[in-house]
Amino acid sequence: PKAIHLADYRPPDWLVEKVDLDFALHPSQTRVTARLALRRNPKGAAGAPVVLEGDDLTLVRLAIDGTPLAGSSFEATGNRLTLAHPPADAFLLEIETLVDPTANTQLMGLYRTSGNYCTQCEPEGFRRITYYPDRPDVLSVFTTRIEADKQEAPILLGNGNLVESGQVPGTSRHYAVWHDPWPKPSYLFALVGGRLAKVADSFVTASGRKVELGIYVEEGKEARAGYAMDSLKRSMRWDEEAFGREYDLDVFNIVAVSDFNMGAMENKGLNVFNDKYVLASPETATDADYSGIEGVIAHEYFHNWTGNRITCRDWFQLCLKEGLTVFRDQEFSSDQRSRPVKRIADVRMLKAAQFTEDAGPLAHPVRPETYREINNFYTATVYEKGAEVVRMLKTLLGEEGFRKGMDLYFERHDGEAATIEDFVSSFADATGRDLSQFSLWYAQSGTPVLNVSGTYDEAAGTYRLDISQSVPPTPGQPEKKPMVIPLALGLVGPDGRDQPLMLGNTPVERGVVEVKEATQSFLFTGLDARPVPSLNRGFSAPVNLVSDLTEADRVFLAAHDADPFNRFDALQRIALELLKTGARTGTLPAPDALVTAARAILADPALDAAFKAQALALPGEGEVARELAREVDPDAVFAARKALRVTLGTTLAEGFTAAYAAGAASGAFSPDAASAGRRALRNLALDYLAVTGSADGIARAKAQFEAADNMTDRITALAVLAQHDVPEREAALDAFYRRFERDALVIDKWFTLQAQIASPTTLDRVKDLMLHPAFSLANPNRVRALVGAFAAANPTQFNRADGEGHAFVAEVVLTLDSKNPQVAARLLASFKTFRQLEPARRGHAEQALRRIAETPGLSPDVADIATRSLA
Ligand code: B3K
Ligand code: ZN
Repeated sequence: PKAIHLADYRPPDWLVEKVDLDFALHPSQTRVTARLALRRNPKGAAGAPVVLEGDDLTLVRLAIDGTPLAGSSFEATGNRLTLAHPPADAFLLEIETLVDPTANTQLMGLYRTSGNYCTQCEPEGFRRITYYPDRPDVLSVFTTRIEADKQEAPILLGNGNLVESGQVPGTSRHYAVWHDPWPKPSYLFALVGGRLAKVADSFVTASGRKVELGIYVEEGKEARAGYAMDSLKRSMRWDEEAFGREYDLDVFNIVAVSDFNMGAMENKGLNVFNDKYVLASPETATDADYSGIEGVIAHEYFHNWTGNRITCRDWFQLCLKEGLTVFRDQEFSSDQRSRPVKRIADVRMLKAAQFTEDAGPLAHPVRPETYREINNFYTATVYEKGAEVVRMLKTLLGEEGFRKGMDLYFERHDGEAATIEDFVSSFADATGRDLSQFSLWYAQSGTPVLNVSGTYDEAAGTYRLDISQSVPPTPGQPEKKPMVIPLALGLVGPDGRDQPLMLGNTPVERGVVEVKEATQSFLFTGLDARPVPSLNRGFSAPVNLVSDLTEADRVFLAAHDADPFNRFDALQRIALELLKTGARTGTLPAPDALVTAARAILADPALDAAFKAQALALPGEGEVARELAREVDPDAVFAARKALRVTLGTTLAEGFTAAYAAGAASGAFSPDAASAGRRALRNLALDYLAVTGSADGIARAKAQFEAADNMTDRITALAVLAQHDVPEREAALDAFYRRFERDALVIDKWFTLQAQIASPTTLDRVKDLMLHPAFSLANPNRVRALVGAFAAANPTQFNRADGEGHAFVAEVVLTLDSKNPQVAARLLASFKTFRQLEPARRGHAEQALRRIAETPGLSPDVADIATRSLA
């Protein structure tokens, strides 16, 4: 496919004033009649033909203003419909197409899942339903009539409000008509038809609108939708309070489906969800599942304003809705749970996924300037770094300035398809700030490196921070300009308290200095003792910080910093330095400082359990590899990390034993953050106490596995057992399978856990599991659970020294590509770190990538990832 460039954007030539859709649902021959009220766009090219996108469509009939069209007056292929000489400046185009939802294995457009009908249209799926100007800047009012066999599909759902329903006389069929008054682009269209159970509730908005809420799930799963419903109601209230945003229809429906390419989709008034982000019960869902449900329900709901009421002009602006909406869901979860712990979890994720992406061949700006396959740009950079950019805006402008800018954005652009420029201008205009340099965050890819060193002048009572910044070269961007970096900081005095933060005679507002130059110094005054600087508090900017802090400084910060994020970070940094040296040299340096700092954190009664669990969990293998940056031997990284875990587990055994005992459940299970935090610390302790594989460690894990009354405790115990080659492992895996074999989402955990075992036998195990009756290449959750986890979360085995791990994943990518290109491409993106590997492994990865790249008939999705990975 050819490259599409942001610079080539042109307004649409034709607009759709309104559209009436009529679906006659049928398993293999669904008839779609679309009536488009087309009108020439005054901003379009004069005299332009009507060109509508299609994808794999069968055209049955075409009419203009009621008159059937002769074959000579149009040109139709599966992928395009052209009317070279449209009749007038406004007319009604009637299009009848046939689509086969059962044959649709790529899960884009109209498809079937567990016998039900559903759709997925973002970004370019609507064109698989009918010919349409399938681009986000064409907004229209949709009315949808859905007709189906009443036995097959008793439930019929569409966007907006239900306006009519009934029986089709003399047939076994019934119908429903849905009208969505809010103009929207085609990617927000959805319909669902099938046999589903409804969980009903309601919500009254701030201004008194009563909204009927429905969550539709597979029959028998109703009891598992309670947490999702509760999360939805909390999200609706929160958006009113935090952003002044109310819901705008009489109904809000969510449908949970088992076959879905991603997490969920924000279709107007009819969200469609991967059931993984809806269904939860204490027996089947972990604490991470509960918080995932809360976050994704909130995310999709928040899209109603950031994405739907204000949508994107084109797909280059994807971060306009995604980065902003991730920021909003992160803020929501922070308010519902512990803000510092949520921040730590988000930054861990950011570093693991986005910093890694930014450091490899798939790096791209938050707002890309070119793409070949837009589906490959739903990335950690667009989502997570996009959210960081919004967070920095808030840090720079302050709470009030940020809210003013958001209000102005909503006021100015409601009902429009907007751009990043529109977004940034709203903040600039609301606050009078010049944000032109800030906009580089959208344009420059790569993670900035911030070098910081400090000098204390005892006589003058000053402390000088010398800062230099640089952004590493990334694909297509060899040279970078300096960015504006909001650096939140504190100067911690010997007593552990923050000293005054003054530049000259002026206090530093909100504790944030703005680094704007390539090199810059800040002279802090009024200091009566040498401070230890606490830099980038709360991870105020997504940068790689390199400082001259000593290990002793870090031990000090881990114990005293007023900023909880930096207490966590100090400990992590000490560990990272040990792990890097350990991986490079094969010998772990003396970990005394880490042990001291970790012991203090573990014993600190003022810290909550969730925080301790985060602080005491060592940086992952991926983070160590990214920090090493080149010549990485994943086995050496694993060995160093294992050695450090053993050291901590043994030296702090007393503390962990106490934490394990103290974390025992009292009373009934609750998914709340405090209870989840207690379980997290207890389970971390379990892991440390079993890390040597000692008999009592294994026995404790086995006992917990058997006695657990919730999935978090059961699966963590099983994960501990799985990491050790002991007879208890296979017995527990079997028992787990038998207990949950009817529950696909739980069996996914069972697949994942086995795919993550760091053992040379794992590849064979994964290959065997692909033949297991519970596995299916047709189901994205299964693929991700088994092969995805192997490729993304088992660095030693995916990167096996003999290249067999790479070859295996490449093989699966090729097999999958003909069925579901999006999932195949996502799996292939696991190779993005291959350049940091040592030469032999790097060579194997490259060979696997080449084999893919040279295969004829690849999907655009896989071809794009393979090409960019090898560039
Ligand atoms: N907007 C959808 C993502 C669609 C992905 C298409 N490949 C979900 C979300 O971000 O809310
Ligand atoms: Zn989103």
